[in-house]
Amino acid sequence: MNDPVDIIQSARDVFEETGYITIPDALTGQQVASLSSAIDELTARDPGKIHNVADIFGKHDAFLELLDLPTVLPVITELLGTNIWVNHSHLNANPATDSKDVSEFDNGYGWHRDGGAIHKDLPWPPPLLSIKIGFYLTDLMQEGSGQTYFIRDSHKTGERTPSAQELPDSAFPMMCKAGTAVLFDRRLIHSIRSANYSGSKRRVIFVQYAFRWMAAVDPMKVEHLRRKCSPVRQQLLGMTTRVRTIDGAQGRSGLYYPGPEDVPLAHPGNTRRESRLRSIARRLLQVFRR
Ligand SMILES: O=C(O)CCC(=O)C(=O)O
Repeated sequence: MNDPVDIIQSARDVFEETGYITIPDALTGQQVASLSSAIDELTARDPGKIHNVADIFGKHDAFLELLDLPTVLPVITELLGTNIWVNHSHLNANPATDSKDVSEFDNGYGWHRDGGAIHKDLPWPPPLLSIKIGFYLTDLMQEGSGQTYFIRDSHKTGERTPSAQELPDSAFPMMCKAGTAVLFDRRLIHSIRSANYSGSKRRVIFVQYAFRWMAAVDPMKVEHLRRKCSPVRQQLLGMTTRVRTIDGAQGRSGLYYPGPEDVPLAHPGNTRRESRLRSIARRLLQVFRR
């Protein structure tokens, strides 16, 4: 299975089957260090508190490189295509405490599927629509390090979310090393927190890719970044949308009718499909061989 097309197909199969793909070493040690110190800067006022801060890109330039990370973005475009943007982001800092379970938190694990009203508005099964990436900046190989828990197969079963303090047998913690990216299906039930009694603060950044016609989850205060960003980054921050005339019909949004200026990510010059496929395939092959 060394043909890139086969490897990518099997990554797709893994994603569809399990609801997630892990990419170890998606970030270098240097990137982990600079992203961790950006989180520390932004949470310096109250370092002992749990932080879950949305809309990160306008808050620190260090985060910008996550938008089009070569180890991750090609996998996203293979799964969602190129008419996408980042409609949500947040950083989470979870200091260690002595508590061995989540009873200290009112809403416990905070089990949920991403997407809020999508799950009320659409019948089950709703389509995938968006993928979230967790960029884990702390080693989470020891139990009780504040891992994200997932409910196995829940992206397919449509089962109810467990109650706040419940830890069902089908729940498992995402054990991973610092630098790992985990791409997960929006419909997979996951925790908002778990107990961290590791002695070390857990730091994670979450970035959500969605179709461009889906609204922002957070305010996306990013206009001031325009001059710092490449066309692809501008697309991913929602800055490239034009109003177009389609077959003589005026005033149609490029969110629904994307032209080449709306989606630089789709330009052949940016994608070079064959070499892109090979580079994704190389990365995925490393993942499968672990
Ligand atoms: O912090 C975590 O482990 C998960 C947070 C998350 O994905 C969410 O809040 O949707």
